[in-house]
Amino acid sequence: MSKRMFGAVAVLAAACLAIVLSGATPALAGLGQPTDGELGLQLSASPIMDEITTLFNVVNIVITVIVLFVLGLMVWVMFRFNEKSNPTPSRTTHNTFLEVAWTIVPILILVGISIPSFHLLFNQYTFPKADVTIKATGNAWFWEHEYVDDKVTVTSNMVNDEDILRAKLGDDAFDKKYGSLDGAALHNALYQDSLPVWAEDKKLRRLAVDQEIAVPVNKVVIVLITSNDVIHSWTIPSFGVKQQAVPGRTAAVWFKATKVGSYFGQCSVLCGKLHSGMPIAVRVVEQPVYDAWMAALKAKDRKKAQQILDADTASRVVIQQSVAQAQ
Ligand SMILES: [Cu+2]
Repeated sequence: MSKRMFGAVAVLAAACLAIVLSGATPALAGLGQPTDGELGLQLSASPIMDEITTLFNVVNIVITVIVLFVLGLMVWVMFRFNEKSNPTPSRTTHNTFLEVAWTIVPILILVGISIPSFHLLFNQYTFPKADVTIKATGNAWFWEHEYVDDKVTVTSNMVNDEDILRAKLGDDAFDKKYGSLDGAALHNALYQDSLPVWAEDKKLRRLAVDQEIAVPVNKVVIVLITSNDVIHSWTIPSFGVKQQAVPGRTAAVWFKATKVGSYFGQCSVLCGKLHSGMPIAVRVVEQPVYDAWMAALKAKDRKKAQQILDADTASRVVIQQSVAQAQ
C-alpha cells in the first residue's frame, strides 16, 4: 500500500472517530441556542426532541459501524489481494450465500431504522389538545406571533448593533458619534463598538429580538405557521420543531417545552436579503409568570411584558448562583 493511500485511510478513520465522538458528547451543544464549536444537535427541551435526539444517535452509531466495516473490508482487500501478495487471482464470479446476505442484511438494517423513524413521524403529526395556540406569520423580515385565544399579537424584530448602541448611549450621543459615518465604515464601527455591549447585556448577537414570545412550561403549544410574502421557515431546534411558512397556506407544529429558559431559532429557508435578520426567541416560563406576561400584553403594556420575562430570567440566575454558593 502506497504512503498516499495509507494517508487517505488514516483521514477516513479519523473522520469516523469524529462522528462517533460527536454522537457521544452532546455536552458540547447548548440548550436553546447554538454554541461555539458545537457538535451534534442542540440539547433537547421537549419529548419530540428527546425522540429526535435518540434516533439521531442510534442512526449515527449504525452509520459508524457500517463505515468502519466497509473501511475494514477495503483495507483488507488492499493488503490481501494486491498483485504482490496474490499473484494468481481466483476466477470466482458468483456466491449465492454472499449475494443473498448482502441484499437481506441492508434491508433488515433499513427496516430496523424505519421503525423508530415512523414512530417519531407519527408522534410529530399527532396533535394533542392545545393549551396555547400561536399563529406565527413570516414577513420580510420579521415574525408576528398571534396568541389566537387571547387575541394578542407580538411582533418580534431582531435587535441589531445600532439598536443596542442607541439604547446604551442615547440617541444624541449615538448620532454625534456615528452621524458622519456611512456604508462599510459605519457597519464596522457599530460592529466593533457593540461587541462589549452585547456581552455586558448578556444578549445573543443576531438572535436577540425586541419582543420575545413566552409559553408556559409543560403545556402543549400548537404553532400555526404561515407567511405574508415569501416562504420562510419557523423553527426552535431544542423543541424539535421546524416548519416552512408558505403564503396562502397554514401548517402546524406542536411542542411541549419541559425546561424553563430562553430558546432561539432562526428563519430556516433562504427568503431574501435580510433572511438572517429574523430570529425567533421563545421564553419558557412557569404558568403564573406566563399569566402576568399575558395580562401585561392585554393591557397593551409591551415594555412591562418584556420586563416580566427579563425579571423572571434574572431571578432564576440569582437562585442558581446562590444554590451554587451554598454547595
Ligand atoms: Cu425568512
